[in-house]
Amino acid sequence: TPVFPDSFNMADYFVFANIAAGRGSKTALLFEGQAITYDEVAARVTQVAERLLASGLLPEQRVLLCMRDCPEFVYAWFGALKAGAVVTQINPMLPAADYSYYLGYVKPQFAFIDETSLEAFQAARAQARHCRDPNAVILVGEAPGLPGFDAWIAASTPAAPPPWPTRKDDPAVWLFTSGTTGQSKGAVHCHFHFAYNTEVYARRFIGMTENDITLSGPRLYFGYATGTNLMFPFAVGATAILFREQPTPDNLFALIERHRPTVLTNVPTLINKMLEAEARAPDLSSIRMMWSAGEALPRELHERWNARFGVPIIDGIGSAESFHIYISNRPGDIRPGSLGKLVPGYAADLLDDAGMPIAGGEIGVLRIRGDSAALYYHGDYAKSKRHLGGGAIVSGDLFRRDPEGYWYYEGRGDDMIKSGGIYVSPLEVEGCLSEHPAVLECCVFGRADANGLEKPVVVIVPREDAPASEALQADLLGFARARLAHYKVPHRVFFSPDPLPRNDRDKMDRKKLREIWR
Ligand code: 3SK
Repeated sequence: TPVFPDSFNMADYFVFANIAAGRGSKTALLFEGQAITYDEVAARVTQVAERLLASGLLPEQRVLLCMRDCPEFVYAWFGALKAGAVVTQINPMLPAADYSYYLGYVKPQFAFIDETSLEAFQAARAQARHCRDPNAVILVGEAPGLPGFDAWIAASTPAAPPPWPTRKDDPAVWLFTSGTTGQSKGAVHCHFHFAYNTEVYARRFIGMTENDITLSGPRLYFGYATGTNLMFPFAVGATAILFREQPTPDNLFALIERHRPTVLTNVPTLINKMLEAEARAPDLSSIRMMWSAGEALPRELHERWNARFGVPIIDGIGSAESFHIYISNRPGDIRPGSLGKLVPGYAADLLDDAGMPIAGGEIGVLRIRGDSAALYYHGDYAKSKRHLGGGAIVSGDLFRRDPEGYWYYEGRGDDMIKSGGIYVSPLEVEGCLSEHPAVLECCVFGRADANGLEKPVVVIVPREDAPASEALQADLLGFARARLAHYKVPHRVFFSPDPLPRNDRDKMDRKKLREIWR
């Protein structure tokens, strides 16, 4: 396993090591027509660190980023780390109430925001105890009363106190959990965690190199993309493409044709949208692999993608707690429907309901161990005790492993349905129904029948050319009966004209769905 020196700062490992390796003039970022070199990134990162320190930042104080994807995100993120701060990033498109929560929870000393989050953030700040001083909020863009990023860093001075000499075990980043089961919590990581996963996963397992050019649909505030479209390319001296807008098939296709990325980061919802964009026959020939993570990738969707575009999909699973992916397919070893194999550098076992290890091909709760496991959730002792500790994570996700060592995701423990006393995995039933040609999207969950007994039911979003009808319902049930054990067949079919609800990381919001179709 990789070992890191006691004196260690993530910004040195991801940014400044490129200068030491002679890659200063190489393009680090491509953004809106600009090619920004590692030398330029390093200079901006240094300026941010100096400016924060000169403004009174102390070691381990928190810095909050609430920005769209742009070079300033990169400068602020690494600049805060270089200065010895703890950095955390959140979605820039949230309502004021959410920013009130984050300001109260994070208690940041400084915040970087942009024009998208400005109004809601300012409303939240007016009620908050932190970041009340206008000089504590740096804006990418322009608005009266707040320092603008460019002018703010231009005032940097090397006479500021020197950066705090961080140790590898010092806290560095909080990654927020998705918040589908309660309020989002910050999983606390130290400086070497990210380097650890980058070494064992991005470099050794996936084989990223300095020749790669990365592009991501998911935005940088989501830890999945912070890894694949910032830390991984920077660790190997590759180039990352950034864009500010929300991802759509059109803007992704245009960026791919313009910049010819080799690695694309994606999520199943967006993969589906790219396939639905019938009018376009984009040239994806530059892409050597496309990541899919964030939620389960149905085998049917994987096969449809293969048939249409043929770009290899690397499906894997990671989390804010594990930063980053720990079970994954890899180039040259892809098994559709499976998450692939355990990444060397991690250990995994499956536990039964009593927390005892199980053997064979049974479904169990995954316990994953590795040197990138979060230390704890900030401010939540009980949750930390349940899920984290001693380099292990027990997330509550259910998995199965086949004799060849391929892993299969079976859903979250609390999503499992007990029908007739037997557990049913919603993902298995969804996987089956997704193969029906009339199904655009579906979600299966447990719902009490007239006798109060839990049974699987399904919400279907039909394709445009297959409107909801009794005949379609009968056809779908017949389709399921022919392919599934009887206790897995949905007892009811609901049709939804609208897309299924998802959270801001494009993960299906099963809790909301259960509430709607109660
Ligand atoms: O899927 C996720 O939630 C995730 C979070 C952080 C890093 C990687 C992944 C896949």
